Amino acid sequence: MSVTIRRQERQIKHVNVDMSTKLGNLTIADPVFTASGCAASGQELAAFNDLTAIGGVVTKSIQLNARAGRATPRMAETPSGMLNSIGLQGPGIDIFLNRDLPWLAEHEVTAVVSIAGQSVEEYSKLAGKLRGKPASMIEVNISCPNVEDRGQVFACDKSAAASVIQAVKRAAPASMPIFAKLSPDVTDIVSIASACMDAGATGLSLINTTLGMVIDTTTMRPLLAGVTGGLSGPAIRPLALRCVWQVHQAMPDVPLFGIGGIRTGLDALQFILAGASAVQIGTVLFNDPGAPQRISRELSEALAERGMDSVQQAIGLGHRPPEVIVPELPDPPGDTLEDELYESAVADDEDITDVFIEDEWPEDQDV
Ligand code: RRO
Repeated sequence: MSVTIRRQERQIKHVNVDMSTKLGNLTIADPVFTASGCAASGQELAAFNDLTAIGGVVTKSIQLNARAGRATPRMAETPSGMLNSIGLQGPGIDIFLNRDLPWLAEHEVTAVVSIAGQSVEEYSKLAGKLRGKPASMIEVNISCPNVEDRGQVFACDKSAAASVIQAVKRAAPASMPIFAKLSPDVTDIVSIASACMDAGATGLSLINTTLGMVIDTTTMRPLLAGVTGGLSGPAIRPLALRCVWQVHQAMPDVPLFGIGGIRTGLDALQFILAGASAVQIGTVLFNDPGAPQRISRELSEALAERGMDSVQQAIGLGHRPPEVIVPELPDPPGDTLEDELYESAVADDEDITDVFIEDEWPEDQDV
């Protein structure tokens, strides 16, 4: 019985908070999306979530041609996170457009299509193929860490990042929002963010995984076949949050997706307070595939508990100046009990020798 009541209360709270958010020209009913790469094109998650009730699904980065990815082992557990070295496995854009995107459209799921190319030209072709297709947004993955050549991590170089975004902008459907997904593995993420915005991006997805590795102490060799991999999960949450904070501080009007180790509604709230307009949920899906809807519900409750009735009220709120706390001042010197008694005695024309507390009266003082 008590469980039912609690559920009802939760639902009421959820309804009372306006969860809608703006991503460029789109208004999305909920700020929680699934992140690219953790659930293919989202079909598997439909058994655990009503995918129409969350913001949408960001599909696994798709390339022009099918790709088998890197050799195994390509996943490893790490403290509070995991490493992946998938290497852009996927069926290629044509199969994706014929098989996966229609499924999302038929099920009325908001689809954010993640594209990844090996050259500026490939990105342009991929974006062009989305014309007339039921995609709501494009996420331009310029930050995959699992590529043969670090030169292909376009997000590590301002002008390379800008060239890709410019080409995608030209080729993509005119009104489709374009989000550039950035890497944390740079010295100054704000300068990369700014180059992408100048090149025509609508917003930014912060962040992709960060490059890491594990050595197996039994074989005494790297555990991943690809040697290095992308680190994700709660281990990178503070790093991701810092990136969102810095970019929002420099460009407060740019819509941001916050991504990195979000497991709960309060984690999501941190990203929104730092300046994210929406969040993406990734690694947690591997042990809690129902996390997107749970996190959305927890976020709405957290907002309601803090007296907010919309997500939009909370975006960037962490940047407001701290409230000035005026300490309670101690009584001014002289404003002691004795003084008060003295003043009232004088006012009442009493004999002031009567009003002092005996043991506090200086012995040698003659009144
Ligand atoms: O496929 C991958 O190995 C991969 C990609 Br495309 C990405 O963007 N980030 C990541 O950690 N892995």
